[in-house]
This record gives sequence, C-alpha cells and structure tokens, in this order.
Amino acid sequence: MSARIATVSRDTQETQIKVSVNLDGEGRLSCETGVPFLDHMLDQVARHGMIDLDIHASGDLHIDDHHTVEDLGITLGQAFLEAIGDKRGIYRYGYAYVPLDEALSRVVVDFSGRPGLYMSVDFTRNTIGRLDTQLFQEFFQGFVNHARVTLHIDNLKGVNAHHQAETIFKAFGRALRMAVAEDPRMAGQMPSTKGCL
Ligand SMILES: [Mn+2]
Repeated sequence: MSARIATVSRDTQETQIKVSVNLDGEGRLSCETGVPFLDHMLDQVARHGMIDLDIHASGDLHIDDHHTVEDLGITLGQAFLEAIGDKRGIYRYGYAYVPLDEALSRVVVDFSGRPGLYMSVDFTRNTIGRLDTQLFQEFFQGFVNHARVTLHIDNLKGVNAHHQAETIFKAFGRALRMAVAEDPRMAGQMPSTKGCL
C-alpha cells in the first residue's frame, strides 16, 4: 500500500490553513492555530488516533474563533479524504467509548462516502477557556462534509465541560484509528457490496 499521506492548503479571505496528515503515523502533532483549547483537542486526535498532523493556521481571530475552527474541520476533512485513497482494505467502521473521570463519550464513524453528522452533546458551559462550545459542532460538520463520513457523537455523561470535550476528541481519534486501519482479512477488497465507497 502506498503511503497514506496528504497535504492540503485552503486559503480564503477569512483563514489560511495548511494541513498535512499521515494516517499511519506515530501520534505526533505540530500545531499552532491561535486557539489554544483547539490545539489541545487536535493533540488528542493525533495521539489517540496514531495520526501525524502538521497544521498551520492563521485566521481572523480578531472577529472570533468561528471561521478558524470551522475551516480547520473542513481542511482536515479534505486531507483525510485524500490520504485514505480508494478505501480498499480498510475496516471502514470505527467506534470508541472514552471516559475521563465523570465524563463518558461515544463516537462512531463510517467512511461511507455520505456526509452525515449526528451529534448529541449538551455542554454544561458555553465556553471552555475562551472557546465557544457551539464551535465544536462547526468543526465536526466541516470535517464530515469534506471527509464524506457518517459521524455519530454522543456525550453520555459529563459534568465538567473540559472533560466532555476531551472525551469526544479522544474517542474521535480512536474511532478514526480503527476505521482507517488495514484489515488483513479484507486483503485489499472494497469494504462494501456496492464495490465503491
Ligand atoms: Mn485536558
């Protein structure tokens, strides 16, 4: 199998973002988005997904974090779609339950080719650090639309909003890792009776 890597640059009048991804990485993140809590969450995705991420982002943070967070989701999704190639031989589905003390989240992903986000999370605070918790939905919607995945995110328990977010991003990384892993029994076949995804 050829290297599952991709680099995508996306420039708009609101943000300039470059994302490099290696699906078969060592869990390393190099990242400076200007949104510290988002950096902390992307670190979880890289580490628990065993994905290498190299991210350069500069956005219109003088307005707010919205465009930067959303456009990072979009660009990461584009990079994933390119890196994963034709999807032959992968598990396709991935899921994870991740706890952090009182918080527990479940994330399920399907590299279906069909964008769909089903997110059920009631954050107990409106902000974490200075980050608006509404923006997590924008991040995942951007990712889903451009990676063309079905993504179910459920926060099952949680009191502390930092814990809620962290369990979601750790479970997201773990679920991605399972879904993109190569299934030796699939032996390069397409994981769909349709013959394509
Ligand atoms: Mn933390």
